[in-house]
Amino acid sequence: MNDLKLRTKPSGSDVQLFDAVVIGAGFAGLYALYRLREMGLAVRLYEGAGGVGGTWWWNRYPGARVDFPSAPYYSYSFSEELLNEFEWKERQPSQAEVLSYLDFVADKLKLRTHIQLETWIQDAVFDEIAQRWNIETHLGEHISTQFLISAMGTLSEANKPNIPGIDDFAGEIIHTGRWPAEEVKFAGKRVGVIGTGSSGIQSIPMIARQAEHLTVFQRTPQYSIPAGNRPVKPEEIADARANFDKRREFMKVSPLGMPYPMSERSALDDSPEVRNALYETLWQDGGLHMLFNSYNDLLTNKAANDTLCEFIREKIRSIVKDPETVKKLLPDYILATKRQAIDDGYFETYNEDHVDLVDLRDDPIVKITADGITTKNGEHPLDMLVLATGYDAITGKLLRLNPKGRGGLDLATAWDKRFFTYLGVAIPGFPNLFMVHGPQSPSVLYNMPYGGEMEGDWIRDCIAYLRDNNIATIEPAPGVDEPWAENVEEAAKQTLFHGTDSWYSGANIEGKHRQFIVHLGGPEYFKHLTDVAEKNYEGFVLGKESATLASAKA
Ligand code: N01
Repeated sequence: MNDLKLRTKPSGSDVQLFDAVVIGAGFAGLYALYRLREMGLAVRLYEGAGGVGGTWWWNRYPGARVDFPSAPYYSYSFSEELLNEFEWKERQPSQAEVLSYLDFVADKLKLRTHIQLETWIQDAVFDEIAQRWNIETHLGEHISTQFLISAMGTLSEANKPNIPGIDDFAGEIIHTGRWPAEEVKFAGKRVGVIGTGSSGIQSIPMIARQAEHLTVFQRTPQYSIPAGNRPVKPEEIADARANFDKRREFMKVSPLGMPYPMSERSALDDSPEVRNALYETLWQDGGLHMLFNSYNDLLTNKAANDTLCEFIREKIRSIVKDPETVKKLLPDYILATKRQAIDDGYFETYNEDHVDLVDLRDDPIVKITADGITTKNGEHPLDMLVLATGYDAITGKLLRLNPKGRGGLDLATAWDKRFFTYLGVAIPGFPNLFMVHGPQSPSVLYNMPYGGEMEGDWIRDCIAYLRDNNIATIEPAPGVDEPWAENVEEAAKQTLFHGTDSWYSGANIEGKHRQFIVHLGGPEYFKHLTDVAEKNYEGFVLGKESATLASAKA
């Protein structure tokens, strides 16, 4: 134990003391910072990027935008002032617009004095004697904090594919999730894109507009839906502002935390003619409404799901002219069990003469060389390579930090066999560590800004309870993770998600546990969080001795 204290220099004049440290300046981290500061804690937020924004800071790739018809709803819901003062421009705001919103929020809520940018937390060790986290930044700073809040993002640990020779490529390689702030020029270049998930599908049409030649390397064809983006109408904003409270009430009971009514009909209740007419209307309107405003059983009934799969396959056949390319583009998995993509002219791009599609299922990559990509059937000379290859989702970033909890046990060892948490917010053996959008919480299958607010509120209330009751530590009781994992698995089994290899279940990362780690309960999940709090944090062990709060000392 003393070793642990020595390793992170827990005492001495150069140690900065906080009540709470938040890691990550995305939607969730900024909100947690705001709430904890409001309750009077000494709190600091650390962020590795050069600005606030989280995923919206890093994902500057061409075409990046919110994939829900969301303005003004992809935003904080708690403040009428924020809603009234920010003017959203597009129905599906671009990366730049969301980033400018988060900059506006950071200024408006006066958060910046509590944020340290360009600082990576590289070590976090729980000191069992002091009952505090000892943290070290990459700059060699030492911090001691009672509470550590991870808001590091669910899609933030970029997946660099393990392709032979990838480091030999002589041209520029860019991952979509680590896109440079300065303009990337494609003109006159032969560009290759590996990956056709949401990021690939959004960026491919934009890259094709500039590049001399574009080769897309596709492993799994996707069902993409037109985005249908357009300027947001003044009456839509006026309506959102006039119905601020009503909207929050609606979101609270909505399965996905969205302010939209969901369909209550089965896809099998309608005749093919009626069903296809509805799909056509929603296709023309664009966006993910197609999934939620059409029928209620697309994710639970394979026969229902098949109807939309076939509708979209028929669209692909009608848009793409070359029959060989059509064959490569026709998806065959269960729709929406991989994250549903939306696009702006994606399938049309394959009608361009300077765009080629390589189907890696028939023609796999053998290696990357200095000059391009070698597949089984040929050479693809390239000047630039875009990796749209996704993320070690949900657990990747926290595992990279690899915090050490009780007895010096590190997280990678604790999660060696499977991921386990309690409520998706805490991990047995890691006292006073809270996660926002952690594994086994609704995270990516829920309205993330809104879910982050509710989890942030829960963490704030929990810390207030501990303070009021002179309690130093909180951590899950032994064994509570088992029923929680069963609860998460059980919810997933009621759906079609189990039928597909996806990043929701770790299938995209070699060696990662194959475990579905998203809680699909929506409002039930948040009710459960509230119930636990109301029962004085049932399922948690509360440590009796109080650590001195930095704010109380100051
Ligand atoms: O990543 P992905 P993404 N060789 O994992 C392929 C959110 N998001 O960055 O499907 C060849 O979905 C991989 O193939 P396969 C959204 O939640 C939101 O696109 O595994 N190919 C797949 O095609 C999204 O789901 C927005 O067979 C390889 C692609 O790379 C999440 O972020 C926009 C490969 C990865 O797709 C991640 O999306 C963008 C290899 N070795 C993203 N490894 C919004 O609009 C991987 N692939 C809000």
